[in-house]
Amino acid sequence: MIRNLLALAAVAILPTISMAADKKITVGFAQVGAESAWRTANTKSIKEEAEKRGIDLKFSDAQQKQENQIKAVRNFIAQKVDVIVLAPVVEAGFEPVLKEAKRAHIPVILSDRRAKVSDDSLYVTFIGADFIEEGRRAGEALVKITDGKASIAELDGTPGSAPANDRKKGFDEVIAKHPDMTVIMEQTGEFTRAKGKEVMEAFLKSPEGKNITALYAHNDDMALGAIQAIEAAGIKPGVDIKIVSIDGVKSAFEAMADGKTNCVVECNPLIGPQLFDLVADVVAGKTVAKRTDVKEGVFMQEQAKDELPNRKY
Ligand code: GZL
Repeated sequence: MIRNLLALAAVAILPTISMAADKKITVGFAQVGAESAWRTANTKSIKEEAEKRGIDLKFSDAQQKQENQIKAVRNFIAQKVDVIVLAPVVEAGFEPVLKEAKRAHIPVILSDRRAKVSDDSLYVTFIGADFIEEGRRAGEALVKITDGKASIAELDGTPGSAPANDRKKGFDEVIAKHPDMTVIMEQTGEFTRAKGKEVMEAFLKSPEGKNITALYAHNDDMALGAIQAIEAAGIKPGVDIKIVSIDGVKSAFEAMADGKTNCVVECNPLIGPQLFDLVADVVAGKTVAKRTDVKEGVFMQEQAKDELPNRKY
């Protein structure tokens, strides 16, 4: 009798276990937007990896607006996803919605950019680059390219975003050691090519414009827009105005191979595989490191032609 009952119980449980085993992992991904070639490559890497691993990915493009990202996270909570991935467009202002995710027992992974929180338990882990180090690398490259003497125009990323804050911090740390390296004008280009061109046009038209000898752009897209403005003004980018930018997108390597920019600091967007390894560990209840770094290099103009065929984004 007991044997029959046990056999019945086993049959009853099996489908649930096998269903549990087959249940697709659902991930809600609140992406910044589609503002740059870097971002497009980042989204592609994450979507492709989710597809490959049979993850049910719910994707939201916030068009660089924080309120859209907050709405998306609330949506994912309502849908009871297994994990939320958030790339915070700016550092401040996400604490309340992260608390709502915690109350709903949904783990959050911060991807690409950090959020400022008073309580680190509001997110499980952060995967992304060391933007301060990227800024230092850009500063050191520009010192080398200009022999430590430059009047610098700076195109900032999105105000309040971790990459803009930290790339500036790292760059300033390096040029502070070189009295003949000074930033003579600075403005945000919002990480976009169009805005980078528009701001560079205004820089060149300003009274100080004729003194610019170098450009530091927080991403390649703004540098590529600025190159268009520099050429339209009859000035030689990469020659009259030395240029350093960050990301490492293919079109920046093409510009560098054409001698129009002088250094590209890599910021790797292809984090899909690493991200979903973290998702798998989090879902399995494993402890994960609070931070996962991404690997990246620095490329000078003389390396551009050889490196170009290797570029994957
Ligand atoms: C950096 C990323 C930045 C890129 C820009 O990790 O957040 O945002 O540098 C993108 O191209 O817009």
